[in-house]
Amino acid sequence: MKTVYSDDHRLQDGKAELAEGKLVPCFEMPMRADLVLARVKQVGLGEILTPTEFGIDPIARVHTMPFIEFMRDIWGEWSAEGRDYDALPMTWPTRTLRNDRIPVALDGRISYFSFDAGSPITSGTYQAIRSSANVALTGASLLHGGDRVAFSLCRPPGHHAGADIYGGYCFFNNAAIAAQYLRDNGAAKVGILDVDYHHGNGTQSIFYDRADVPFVSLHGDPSVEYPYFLGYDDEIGLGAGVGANLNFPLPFGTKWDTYSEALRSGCGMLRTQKVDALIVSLGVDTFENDPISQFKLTHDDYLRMGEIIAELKVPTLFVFEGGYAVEAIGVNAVNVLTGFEEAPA
Ligand code: Q9C
Ligand code: ZN
Repeated sequence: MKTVYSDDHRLQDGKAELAEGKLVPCFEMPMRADLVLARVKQVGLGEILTPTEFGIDPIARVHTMPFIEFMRDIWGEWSAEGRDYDALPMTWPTRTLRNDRIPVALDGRISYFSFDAGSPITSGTYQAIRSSANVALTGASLLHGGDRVAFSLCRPPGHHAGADIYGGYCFFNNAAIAAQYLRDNGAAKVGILDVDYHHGNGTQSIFYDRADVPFVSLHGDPSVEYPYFLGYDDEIGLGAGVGANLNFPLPFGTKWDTYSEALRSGCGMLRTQKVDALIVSLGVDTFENDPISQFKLTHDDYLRMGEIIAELKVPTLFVFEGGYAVEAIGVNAVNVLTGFEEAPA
């Protein structure tokens, strides 16, 4: 299978995120994508392509223009204030406060458009997220051109980002942008399967009232895990989207037996929905040694994961998301891809 990759991801290189009351070095670092690329080359997965520039239009099919313009302009405004540290928000429009006014001031606007303090914006963020979206779109265009599978090695990740909100190391929602692109280019129904350890709150929120992009997510139970405020099993979709959203919140310590049962059942929903194409939000932070996560999947489990996904027998785009055990990130991510490729066609 082809991999789409750009060195531009390195332009996102935050100094620190707020965690446990401290500013700590970012878990979401450039080395992550570099190591996945190295593994792709090592196993000879296939050709490595540079992304095409798709412009703003396919991004604006998912994100609002005020949000896109905010992402474009924020670093310039932040640095014009003489601030030379990463941009982080800290005052959110939550209960008892209004959320119908977009503040003028920089610190007000950065909070309006975000939901956590773990996602630093830097001088290179906008170029990196534009490139990451192009990596996803180029992968989607490979599917549109007839490839049965492709790997978009996106970084920064995307699944926590909503139409007008960023967080969880995510700014533009690469998987959602790819899914919408396939919808706009002839696919009637595009499924999204999110296997990142964290709930894909952004993706869910974007497609929640739609029947044409069914969403399935397996993740750490949000009552005890980030992002805490979405990802419960009673979130079944809204309006036309009722029945097209399915969450599997799973307990800390989840191993392959429990995980694979949920995965098969999630794939069952996508099969029932008769999706024409599939986007997999591929996070490997479900790994047993991930530094910020609590599942217990092993290297080999990722091969099985790829095989199970292949059983859906629909054109599939893997979009890279999380995974923070850098020493294992290449093996785990590429195991899913080789498991998929080596499954009976
Ligand atoms: N000390 C993705 O995997 N912070 N995002 C958790 C860390 C947020 C993860 C606390 C985790 C976001 C794409
Ligand atoms: Zn994650």
